[in-house]
Amino acid sequence: MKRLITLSAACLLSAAALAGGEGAAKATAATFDALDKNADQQISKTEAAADKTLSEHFAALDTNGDGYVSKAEYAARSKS
Ligand SMILES: [Ca+2]
Ligand SMILES: [Ca+2]
Repeated sequence: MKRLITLSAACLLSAAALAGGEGAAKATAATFDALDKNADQQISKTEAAADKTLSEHFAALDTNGDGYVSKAEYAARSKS
């Protein structure tokens, strides 16, 4: 019984690893679009408030200092 549970957990882990490797770039875009409530391709400080991490690093992410995090600025965050 215990062995079956371990096996199931291992299967779940490898499935999650596969999904993570393939969908990493897509996940970034989906999150950006989800945060960009008014769909102007920029995340304002108000929109960023929905994501605690983004909100905390907003100033650092807004590399050109225009008060908005663009898609490019948002994408750059995962690289650094
Ligand atoms: Ca927006
Ligand atoms: Ca900006």
